[in-house]
Amino acid sequence: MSSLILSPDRTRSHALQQRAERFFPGGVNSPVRAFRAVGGAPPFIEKAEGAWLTDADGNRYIDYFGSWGPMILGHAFPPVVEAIERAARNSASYGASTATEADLAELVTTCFPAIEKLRFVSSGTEATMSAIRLARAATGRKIIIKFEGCYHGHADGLLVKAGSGVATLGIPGSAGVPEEIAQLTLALPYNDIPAVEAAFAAHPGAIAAIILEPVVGNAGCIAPAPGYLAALRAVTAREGALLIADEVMTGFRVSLGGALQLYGLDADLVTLGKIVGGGLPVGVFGGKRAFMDMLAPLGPVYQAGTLSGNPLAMAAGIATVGYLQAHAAEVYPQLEATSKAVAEGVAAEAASAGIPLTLNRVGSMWTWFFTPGAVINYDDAARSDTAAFGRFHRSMLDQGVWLPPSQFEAMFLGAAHGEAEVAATVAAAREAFKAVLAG
Ligand code: HOZ
Repeated sequence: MSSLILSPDRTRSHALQQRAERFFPGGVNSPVRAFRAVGGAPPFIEKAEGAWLTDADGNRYIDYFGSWGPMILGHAFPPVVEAIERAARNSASYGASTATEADLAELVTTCFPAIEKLRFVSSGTEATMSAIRLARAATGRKIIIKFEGCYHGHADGLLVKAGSGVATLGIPGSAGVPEEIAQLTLALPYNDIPAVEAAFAAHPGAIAAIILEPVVGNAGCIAPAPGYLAALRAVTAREGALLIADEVMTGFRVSLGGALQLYGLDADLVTLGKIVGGGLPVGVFGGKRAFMDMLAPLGPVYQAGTLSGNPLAMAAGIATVGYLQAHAAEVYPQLEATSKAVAEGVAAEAASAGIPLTLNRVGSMWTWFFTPGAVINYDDAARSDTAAFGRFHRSMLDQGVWLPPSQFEAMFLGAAHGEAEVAATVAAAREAFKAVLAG
């Protein structure tokens, strides 16, 4: 392992950013990459291996965002690289069915018993958008409940009080979403069952579904309170609404069977993304057979995609999920131990420095909130000192530790992270907290 960098030269990254700004709004193809909330310009990445990223100037960083979740086995994991190479030799796309789609589907349904049938799509956004359409068709109702700070991709109806980049940029939703569509989304506080009961009472027979991140990742990491998920399941079942578990972040992450397995939850529909594609663009929506069979060509709900079930993406997904399934007994305990060591190690450094910090962690996803109080919903998260987080982030980056560039995102760690990375990260945090205090 190379030593951590200090005062890195980022000349080439700066030049690449200027060039990118000629072509892309903000110089990026997704807003969260722009580092607007933490200041400074984002380094351009040239390659990555295991737990380490290398930028265009040759600086190396320990990676704590893992492509926003997918890289649970580390970057350029040899079985995944080989699977993609093998598939590519047979062509990148056919737009027709292949055996690999059912191979990956079999792995997915084994890990997620709630998914009896599924469709592959190319992103989490497509997965949640399609699940909502299906829920509306299945119930004949229009209103959707989501939770403040949860992010379910950028479909019109799901941007209301969304997390991730929407929270990072401090905007309430998105321009361009017709009010008539936004009004069909009720955004409620997370971890608050009375608010859900009140919404059903106010809209009898009109709510099609509740969609939620069973562990929130997009307001920073927030765990469900004990009994919260079971109560949501009971309310939706009683009211004839569907429960949609958006496990794009948590699927194969908080356990092999995601949050559903971790918390013993059943859902009508489930969405997956990120890890299920092993780093290639894959999303999944699936669930109870009776609902899924409403999709065309069997039923009246239309949904389609040229690149859905793409053979390269299926190959990467099979290699990743297959490895996780075969090695779950070693991988998940190791992820838990490493994550605990680094998350708590950094929190202890904050305590020594006298900096109020709240650590929320579920397995290998966590957030250090720069606030003293418990964080159980978006309003709590929003009380964080984002300027202090920005100073922390910049110092960590300059020392070679790449954190997600927002207080309202979760850290992700992979199986390639080990003791050396943990020790280097905790040491960097000790210095970074000095920068936080210096103001
Ligand atoms: N869910 C990811 C971040 N919270 C999305 C990444 C992106 O928006 O680029």
